[in-house]
Amino acid sequence: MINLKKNTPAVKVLSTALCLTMGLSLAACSKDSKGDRDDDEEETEQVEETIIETTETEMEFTIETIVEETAETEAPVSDSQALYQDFLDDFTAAVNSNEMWYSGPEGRTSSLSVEMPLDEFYGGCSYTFLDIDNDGTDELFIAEIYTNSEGVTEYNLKGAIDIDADGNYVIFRAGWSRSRFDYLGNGYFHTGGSGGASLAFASIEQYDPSTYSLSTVAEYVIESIEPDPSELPIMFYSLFEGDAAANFEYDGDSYGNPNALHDEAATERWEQLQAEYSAGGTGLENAVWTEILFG
Ligand SMILES: [Ca+2]
Repeated sequence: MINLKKNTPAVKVLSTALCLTMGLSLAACSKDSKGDRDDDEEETEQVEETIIETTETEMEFTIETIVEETAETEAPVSDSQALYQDFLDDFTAAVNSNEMWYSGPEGRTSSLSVEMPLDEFYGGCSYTFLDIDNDGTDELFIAEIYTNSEGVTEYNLKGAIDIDADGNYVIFRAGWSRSRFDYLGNGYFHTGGSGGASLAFASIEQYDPSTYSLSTVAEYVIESIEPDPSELPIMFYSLFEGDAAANFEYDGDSYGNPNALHDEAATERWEQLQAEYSAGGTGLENAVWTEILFG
């Protein structure tokens, strides 16, 4: 649908150019058939040749210009747009239909796709395309964009979507109110969420395009107890990396786990890792964002 729309102006211009050419050719023919200028045949031929040559040159020039302009201005965007258009259309329709959860368009969604909660989209959201794993195919990001109290633009990711070899969509991660989801750059994500009143998790994850999933690089756990309600709770910090992070499952006592860093060492390392993984920039600021307009 989009492709057709985008091609329409080019086709129209081309048609006009062809009509113009035909018009000029007819003019040349009619001048010849009238035969009013019979005083010098050679001169007439020259005039004819000049007209035809000029017409051909203009026509070639016009076509080349159209082809070049179309390729330069539209091809990079329309590839990804065309790839994800079905998803975007179906997603927009699902929000408009007040559906609560969304995993992708029927018949075109991978079984690996996770569900996105849709009840948080009514404030509006935007989308962009980024090739986060550098395989030449863009992934789709859907985000809520706003300026925070410090004047910094925030990209609160609501969904990250890839497309598999069969052309099926995979929502590989969804963000929601209790689990903030941010892009760090270079295929790395930051996820932060609450596991309850006395428990909070945050992690750095890397996108693995071979499984359409995220693997945990670092897991930061904050456990707390409140022995005296009149005082601040006591916090316990733990940080898991490597295999301990990749295989992390909360067992109720991260602070007692010997495979994790704790307290100040955990917090310092966590801050260092966040800085390291986001050092290359996210690319979100320079991306072209399109607002999704809900009916
Ligand atoms: Ca990609």
